Amino acid sequence: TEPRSFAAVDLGASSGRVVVGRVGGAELALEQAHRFPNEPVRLPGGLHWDMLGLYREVLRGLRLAAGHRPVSVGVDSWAVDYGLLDATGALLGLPHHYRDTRTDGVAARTAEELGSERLYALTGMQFLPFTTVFQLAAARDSAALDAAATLLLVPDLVNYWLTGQIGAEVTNASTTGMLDAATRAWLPGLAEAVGARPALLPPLREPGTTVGELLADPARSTGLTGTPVVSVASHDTASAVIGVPATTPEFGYISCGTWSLAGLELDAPLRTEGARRANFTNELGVDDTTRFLRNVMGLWLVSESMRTWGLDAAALPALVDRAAAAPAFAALVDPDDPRFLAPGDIPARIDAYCRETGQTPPRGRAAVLRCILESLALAHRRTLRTAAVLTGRDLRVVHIVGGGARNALLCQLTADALGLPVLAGPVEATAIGNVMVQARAAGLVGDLAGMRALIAATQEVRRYEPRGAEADWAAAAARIGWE
Ligand code: ADP
Ligand code: LRH
Repeated sequence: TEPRSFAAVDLGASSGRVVVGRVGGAELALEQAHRFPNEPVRLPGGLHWDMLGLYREVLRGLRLAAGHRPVSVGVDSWAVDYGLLDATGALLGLPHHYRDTRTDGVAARTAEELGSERLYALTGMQFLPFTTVFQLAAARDSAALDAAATLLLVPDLVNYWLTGQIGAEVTNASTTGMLDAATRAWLPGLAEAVGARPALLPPLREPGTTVGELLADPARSTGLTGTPVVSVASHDTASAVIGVPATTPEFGYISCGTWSLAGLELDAPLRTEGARRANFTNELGVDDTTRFLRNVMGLWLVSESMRTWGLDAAALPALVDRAAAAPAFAALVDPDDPRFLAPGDIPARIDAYCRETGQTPPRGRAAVLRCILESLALAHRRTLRTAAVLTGRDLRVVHIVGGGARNALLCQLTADALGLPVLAGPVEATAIGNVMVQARAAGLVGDLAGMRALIAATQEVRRYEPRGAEADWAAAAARIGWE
């Protein structure tokens, strides 16, 4: 088949990009049309996303992609955050950032009121304080929520601005805490339970369906008149999991960017008491798959430390090299400690954590980075080993996709900690997953296994063999009380 192009808009928590994917026959080639930073803005009312700035960059990226004459456009982004529209379709205020403190205390209280066990039985969601349903609880009785007619998650909001069509894509909807993991349908009673009108939740759509055509204005300004927008797996992590170049069913994955989303792909949700206690989520994937995973704090710890140090992202590779030469297992933290969630001075919080736990705090940037990366590797080990036990699966290989695949030290430490080979890449797995679902809607690729075989055959993947002693990692895990 003659290769054709597709435009993927992928908004990550740290940067956004518009990527053009050429797909056809044995070919899958990616080209970045545009990349832009995603910098939140603090207002008196809290921490917000610069939604209009992001949309402007999306349009700029689509204009840059237009020369490739894409067959369609697809949009994915980070999960849980939303904009509210009034009955005329006007946006009611800027979307809050999930790291805003407005859910502090509210989330735990709401989960307790609704019953954690009951919630898990219904939604299969891990407890995260910023899950949409808890954000709604925090916004209860606000003017915006009172005036709102529709709630749109970020990719659905971008799709609405592009096409005028309203809907909720199901993989991302599964992160709201208001979706039934088994039936893939809304649980309207949960919106109601936190004081939000169930009518706020738009009709659901599955990946692969058409959202609509570009409205006159975005069509003119981008040069994409007549191009349809296709519903992709709009949760970035769902697209990233499609983009895992697995060639065996016995794989674990880590979608490693701002967060490390570590887990397995299942045929159906697993909502056992053990899964709930270990705080595993059952987010939805394409083709009726379940993403059984857990959020690990991820490279946020690195990027926020870099920000604290006043270092540019370009300084990271050299710092990683220095961290690789720093002493091993000098200091360890639980990356998921809630103190690390909000923006701020992460190195100072690591210092405090180490003092509280009787460890000598790391001194110097390379030592801090070593501490973060070893702690993340340890969290990857704990999460994937727990997932294997909970599901009765055997893991033979772990895929790392996303920006973290560029961090050779983290990939090696993760292989060492798990005692399994790590296959790193593609870095742009999310954009690839986005492109794949569009290509399938155009009839160019087959099922999930076929997509992954194409990715494995065409994209660069680096292999890391496990090294070192299991006993060292077991001792490290014991030191932070994990084994
Ligand atoms: P998100 O989609 O959440 O915005 P990405 O998948 O783009 O995140 O990953 C961004 C992260 O990737 C950065 O915070 C950084 O830690 C890591 N990264 C990117 N490039 C490199 C590099 N050259 N060396 C090491 N790490 C890198
Ligand atoms: C990763 C991600 C993750 C969510 C978080 C809010 O970008 O979508 O899957 O838990 O952002």
